[in-house]
Amino acid sequence: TTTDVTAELIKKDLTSNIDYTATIPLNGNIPNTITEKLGKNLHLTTDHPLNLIKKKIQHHFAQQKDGPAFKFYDEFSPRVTSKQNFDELLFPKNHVGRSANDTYYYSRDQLLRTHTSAHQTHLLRDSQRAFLVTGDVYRRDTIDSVHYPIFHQMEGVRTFTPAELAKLAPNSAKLEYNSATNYYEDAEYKNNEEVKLVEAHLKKSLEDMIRDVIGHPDMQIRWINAYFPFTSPSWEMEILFQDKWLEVLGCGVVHPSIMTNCGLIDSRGWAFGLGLERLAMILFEIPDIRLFWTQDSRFHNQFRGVDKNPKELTHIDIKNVKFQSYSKYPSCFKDMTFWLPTEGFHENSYYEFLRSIGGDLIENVEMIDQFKHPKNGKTSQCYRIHYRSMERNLTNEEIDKIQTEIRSKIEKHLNVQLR
Ligand code: FA5
Ligand code: MG
Repeated sequence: TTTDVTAELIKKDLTSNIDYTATIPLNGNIPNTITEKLGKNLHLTTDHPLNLIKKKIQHHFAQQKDGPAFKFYDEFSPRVTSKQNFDELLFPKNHVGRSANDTYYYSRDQLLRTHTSAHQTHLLRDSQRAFLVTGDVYRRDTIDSVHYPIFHQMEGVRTFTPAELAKLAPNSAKLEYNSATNYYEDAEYKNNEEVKLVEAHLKKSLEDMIRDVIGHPDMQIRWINAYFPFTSPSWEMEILFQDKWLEVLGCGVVHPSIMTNCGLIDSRGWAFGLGLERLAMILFEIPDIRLFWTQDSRFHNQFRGVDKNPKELTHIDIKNVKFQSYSKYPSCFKDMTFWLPTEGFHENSYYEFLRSIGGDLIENVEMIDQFKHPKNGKTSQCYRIHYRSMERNLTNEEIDKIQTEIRSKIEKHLNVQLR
């Protein structure tokens, strides 16, 4: 599937009263597969496609002259506090994003950022008015061609003082602070003229940027209503890619409480968070997200020398840079069926466990069957694990060895019962 955790799901989850912070293991939950990749900084590596796309977007925003100049930050550490990643962004304690099933924690207070939004409030408090933050972000997530537990985001924020708002549209109705619960999800707020102005500026800025950076004349974009605790209203942008709608970014009007908390009482702002891999996949026609991590020179040679001025932010011509797939190696799959424990099973833990043994050879994992035993009420799930290397042919022995190891460890590790 190409969909991410949907707004509906998150909203539904907010009705639960679980305090997820209470369930975080005290010593954290960061596996070696993640620790090994810390500090790789693909977005800072010359000629890496993620670096090319980052520079293309920065270059685009550096040209914008209708407001404060954009500043760029590429080197903030991915280790942040839960305060930065969640509290400051108005995530309630029962937001599922806080659970150790979704997030990698060092401890209850320290984590690997799940999004570059973690840097919004310290920069706003530091009087930054327009900025882009690029960095690696971490999530326990599904395994398929467009999801990876480490990926890269670029955050963009632009603020407007009352004078700048008045310049956009004189005499528009001002937004008054309102303390009623849910006011900022109501139509009255969302239709306020100031909010509408910021919405229009945001959508136009992002459409212009996408058109400038991607530049396919026939590219199709659509806006989907979304939900984030730190913006309202919120949207996601999707782009048609290989006949499917692929989500590339989330965005919205910065929540007025965040502006107020950062000392910007009468200012408004917009923000977006963009998945760099997703955009690079569309731009260079890269078919699988694991390729960004490959060491294979057949991948990297295709981007070598594209950036003529690695040390400067200049225009990079990528019109004719398209990834030529070296032949796709055959895939194979293995099915695995087990009884779930009565509680405490999380799909993300299963995916992480599989990757801890099979690594990037695991291309995709899908649940193909599930049923509940009528008598004992136990649930059985069947998963299909697809194996494929991006670099070579896999042998049967190699896959069998991985499968054997998975089968020998899974019962103890996840408390399931193999069938
Ligand atoms: C966010 O992370 C919000 N912080 C975005 C935002 C910023 C909203 C500012 C409002 C204001 P989301 O979870 O939808 O939103 O992720 C943003 C983008 O990251 C997605 O659209 C997608 O392009 C990318 N992304 C998400 N999960 C993965 C993953 N596992 N692998 C690769 N890319 C991913
Ligand atoms: Mg999303």
